[in-house]
Amino acid sequence: MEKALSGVKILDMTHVQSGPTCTQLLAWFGADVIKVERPGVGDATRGQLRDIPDVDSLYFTMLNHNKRSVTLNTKADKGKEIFVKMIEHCDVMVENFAPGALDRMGFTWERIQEINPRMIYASVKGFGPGAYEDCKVYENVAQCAGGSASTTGDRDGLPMVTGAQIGDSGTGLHLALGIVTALYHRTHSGRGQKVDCAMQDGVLNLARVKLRDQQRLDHGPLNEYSQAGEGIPFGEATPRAGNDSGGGQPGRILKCKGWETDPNAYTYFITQAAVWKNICDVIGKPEWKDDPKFATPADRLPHLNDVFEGIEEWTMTQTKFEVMDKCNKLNIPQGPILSMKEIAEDPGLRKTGTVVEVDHPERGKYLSVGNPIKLSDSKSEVTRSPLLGEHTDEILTKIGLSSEEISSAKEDGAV
Ligand code: CAO
Repeated sequence: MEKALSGVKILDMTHVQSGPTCTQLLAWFGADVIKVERPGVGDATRGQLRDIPDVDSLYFTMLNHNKRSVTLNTKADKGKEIFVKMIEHCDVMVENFAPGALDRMGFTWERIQEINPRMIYASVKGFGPGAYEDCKVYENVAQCAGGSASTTGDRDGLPMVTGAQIGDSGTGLHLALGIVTALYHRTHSGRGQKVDCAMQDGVLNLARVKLRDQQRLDHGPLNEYSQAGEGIPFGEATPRAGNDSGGGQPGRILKCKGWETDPNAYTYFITQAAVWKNICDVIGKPEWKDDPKFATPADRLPHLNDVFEGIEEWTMTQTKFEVMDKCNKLNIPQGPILSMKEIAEDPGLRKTGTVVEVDHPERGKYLSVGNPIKLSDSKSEVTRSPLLGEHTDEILTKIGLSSEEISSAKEDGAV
């Protein structure tokens, strides 16, 4: 069966994480992704965080599945000539160079449109137009500039970055949506367009509930934040709230059996109002149902520390999976804190293809995260990342170069 994006050709100038995440997704949906890399060097991540000497790192392999690699020096004259042919050949060009890098090579958006008016040109930068548009940006800077770090962590602690790569992979996801939207638009308009996504904007989009809370502060305290129940006044900005739930149903991380030695023996427990009576029963406190301190959500808000201490007395007698089993039967929303080791070994995630084992000619078998987006008529198969320049000859032949021209470009160091 044809994949959803079969026939779409992507000129992938991306490197590091944000751009490669985007083009990997498009490849999983069936696009032909041609990754352009500097001859002899390639994407810097091939050599970063290496666990096996002289073998492409997991950093690289896990972000570049299902792609083909061509080496091309897009600064050399002959390399530029070949690059023009590639722009003519492809539907979408994706890049996340430092600001101005492609312009310096002579490939401005205007020039790209001249070469191929149907080209969709998608770009990740750290910041959008304005004071910081020229800045280079990495993941954690984006988390800080996008409002995530100031609202993450303990109230009295430092601003905190998260392990989830919301700046890089999050922006890659946003960009992929922009690209398929522009592809759809092209079916009516016949023209390509420019798709920009700034990492600061992508992070802020994911942190929008905290901008919601910033405005709620003008009208009173944020009562679901534990500091409200503790009588600690709010300042001018949305504070850090530890593990308090970000939604309207209070939740916390609670200790489970074994927490003294196991750093992940915890559960995230949500006191959803609709199942409060079930919660009172399962924790062995049926008297709370009619206690004026705890009976309604409004009664409980000023006493959340007491509520969660009471629930934790029970969760500490259970493993996190026992809590899960018992609470799920009663419709109580909660979930275990899973370690990466537990996730890697989870048979359910293997079955759905969310965790996959991939074979690589130089490193052997390794685990990766498959496509988290499942299409019923376009199933994703994960194939290994390409070696540097593995597909140079076949791609250059496809865009019309003769074997003599390819050999001469190699001699000149253009490929
Ligand atoms: N042929 C010839 N030159 C090439 C090339 C090729 N195939 N591929 C890249 N280059 C050149 C670029 O043109 C650039 O040259 P100039 O500086 O002379 O213009 C040079 O390689 C380095 O590119 P860069 O500036 O993008 O890379 P960097 O390592 O210095 O910076 C990063 C990396 C990520 C900070 C920067 O690319 C950036 O800010 N990107 C936008 C935001 C982004 O995506 N950040 C997420 C990164 S993942 O955490």
